[in-house]
Amino acid sequence: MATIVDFRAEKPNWCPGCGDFTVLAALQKAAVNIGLEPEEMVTVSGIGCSGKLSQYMGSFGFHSLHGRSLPVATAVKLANRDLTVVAAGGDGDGYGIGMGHFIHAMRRNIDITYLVMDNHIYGLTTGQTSPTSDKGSKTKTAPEGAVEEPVHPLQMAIMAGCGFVAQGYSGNLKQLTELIEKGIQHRGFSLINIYSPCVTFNKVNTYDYYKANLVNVDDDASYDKTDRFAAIRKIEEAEENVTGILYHDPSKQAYDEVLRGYPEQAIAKNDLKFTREQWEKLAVQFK
Ligand SMILES: Cc1ncc(C[n+]2csc(CCOP(=O)(O)OP(=O)(O)O)c2C)c(N)n1
Ligand code: SF4
Repeated sequence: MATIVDFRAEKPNWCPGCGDFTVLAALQKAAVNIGLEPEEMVTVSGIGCSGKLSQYMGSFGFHSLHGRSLPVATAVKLANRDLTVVAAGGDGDGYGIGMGHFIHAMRRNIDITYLVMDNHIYGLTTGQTSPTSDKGSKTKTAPEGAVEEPVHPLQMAIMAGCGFVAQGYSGNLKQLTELIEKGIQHRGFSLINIYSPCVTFNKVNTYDYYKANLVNVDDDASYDKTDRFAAIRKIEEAEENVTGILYHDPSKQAYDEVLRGYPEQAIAKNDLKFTREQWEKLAVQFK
């Protein structure tokens, strides 16, 4: 049985204190707790500081293009349904350039767990405004303060029909590990948005800020996570400063379960060897 050490690859070179360290640790712990072996799992990432996760996680990995982790993860899942597929990236990666893929992956209900390390800034490119930057926040590209409304990923996911919508925080490894475990166990698309502070370029959305403002729905026994409208109300009332499983509907079938003709055996395991006879029949068509 695999241990944490088996899920360690390269030593991370994030800035000391970066929230992404906790996300990596939580993913490694979740994989061990579920009983996965490294070869049963693929971590696909986009580009950004957060995008380095696929390099540091000791599963199979694919470091894709900026905003393109979800189409690549979709292909991986459809080629081999037996794999546990985790996609990861930043708020710029997922909710900016990757926004179209985000909506369609949820609509299709591909069985992927999507971890978005949301630091409200572009980290790798040194501190520009991102789609989740707070209105009015001052960044390199908005020295007078951002004028646009931020996107609302949790509300968007619920309205797009995503069956598992959760939010975690890098200051709470235990809760984040549990959220990732439950996200992986959910059959279908799971979004886990993670407040993961960028200690170098974001001096507003800091650990202290989250410590003072976050509420945890897991502490509220009366919270009904099967009620999507109540979930939206809760998220809006808390101004998105909320952690835990916000919405869960396990009843929807995943894409690979409903796709007509989708083979029971992983396509990746098909025997691709041609017999001489098959080869000659095929070759005739190209003469
Ligand atoms: C097509 C394309 N456009 C732009 C870039 C430049 N770029 C690299 S990472 C990045 C944004 C990173 O921000 P985010 O996704 O929030 O991740 P973080 O670094 O904060 O984890 C950008 C704009 C790129 N690599 N490719
Ligand atoms: S720049 Fe920000 S997001 Fe990137 S490694 Fe440093 S602290 Fe983390």
